Amino acid sequence: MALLHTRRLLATPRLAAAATRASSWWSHVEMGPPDPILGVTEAFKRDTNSKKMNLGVGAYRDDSGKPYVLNCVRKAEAMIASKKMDKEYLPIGGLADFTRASAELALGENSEVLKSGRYVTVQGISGTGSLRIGANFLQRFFKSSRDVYLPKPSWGNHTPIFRDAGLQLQAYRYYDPKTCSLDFSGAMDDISKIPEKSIILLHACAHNPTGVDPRQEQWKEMAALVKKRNLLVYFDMAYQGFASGDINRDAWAVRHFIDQDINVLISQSYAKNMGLYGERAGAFTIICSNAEEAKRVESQLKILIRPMYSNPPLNGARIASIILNTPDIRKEWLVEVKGMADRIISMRTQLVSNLKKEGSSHNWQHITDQIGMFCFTGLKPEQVERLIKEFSIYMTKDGRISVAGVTSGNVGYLAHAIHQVTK
Ligand code: CBA
Repeated sequence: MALLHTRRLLATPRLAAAATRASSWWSHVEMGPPDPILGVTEAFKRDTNSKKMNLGVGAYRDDSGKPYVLNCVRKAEAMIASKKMDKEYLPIGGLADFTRASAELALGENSEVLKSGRYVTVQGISGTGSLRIGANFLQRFFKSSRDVYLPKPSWGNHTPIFRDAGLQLQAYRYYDPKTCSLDFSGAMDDISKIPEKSIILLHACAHNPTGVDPRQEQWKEMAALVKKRNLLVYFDMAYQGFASGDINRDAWAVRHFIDQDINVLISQSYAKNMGLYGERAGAFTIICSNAEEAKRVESQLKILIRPMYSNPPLNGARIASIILNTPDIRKEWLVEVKGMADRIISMRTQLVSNLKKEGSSHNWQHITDQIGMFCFTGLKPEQVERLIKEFSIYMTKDGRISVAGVTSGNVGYLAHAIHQVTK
């Protein structure tokens, strides 16, 4: 009977084809691990506990835990809709009003670089895509070294971005787990030993994952050392405005390096500071020695981009461009960025005071000392495991929490859970 049934099934053409299929092209492809950051969201979504918290990915939530679309973004969208704008391809390098305004946002409106035109900015696919354009450009044109020095630790995706572009990863000390703060002397010591004309990556502000940034005097010393070692500096600026709430303050390090005559590379993202996560709006800039060099560099960036994705997406760049270039909407944006940064700062304070209320005797000062979207709690992997299993509080294995996912409604539960696993 069973045989008869199988025969009948095989009689249908699709199943018969499957049964006779000789071999697969992809039998050697192994199952890969989930992404260390975005995989956390997948696990969170599967959890049915009503108290569950997703502190994995860095995505801002309002105080009721909901994704937040900025008012200035809604206004820009309404303008786009009312003008019934077309959907034509953008140029390879992106929307000109957007790239110019992005350069100005990073460099400051009175920047000598902007005036002299010795820079090129192209639109990128948010921060990640912009970093990748830079990585590919370095692979093709930076002849003196293949080595990119990352802070230890760094954002997990930096390694594959540069490695997949054909570069080699090295590290310099950055964070001291004993003090939960910057290992400045370790960093300076390691940087002083980096071979000349190598590439060094710096987080412009709100270092991910540690939330630890150098102070301005420390940045000054670092800039002097980097210049002495003749290193090529690549700034990842994914959080401008998100650290302090002030876009100019958060760009201080980038501008200081440029003032010291260091011709840096910069990648920017509007995912966080405009909440344009899924719109994928970002920019990549190279500061050059003069305007003529910038033109040559621009021509090669276009040659690099064209076979990758031809030209960048339109909508997010339009939204960001309207916000940056319309004075009253820009003003509203600056208030909203500060609002987001301030809410995160207040959650840090509330978390520490709730931990005290729970009776925790640990020193949690680093939670309020650190800055930006993330807090590097110092929780051990087994404590993280317990938070996930026993409390449905999701975070990356390294103990990083996205403070942007904490609200006045769940901060008490979080503090209680952390106390339970650390007491
Ligand atoms: N650089 C750094 C330092 C980042 O933290 C992130 C985002 C990006 C890229 C670049 P995007 O491509 O979306 O503009 O951001 N990092 C995360 O917030 C998350 O978005 C994070 O949780 O670490 C990610 O993609 O991992």
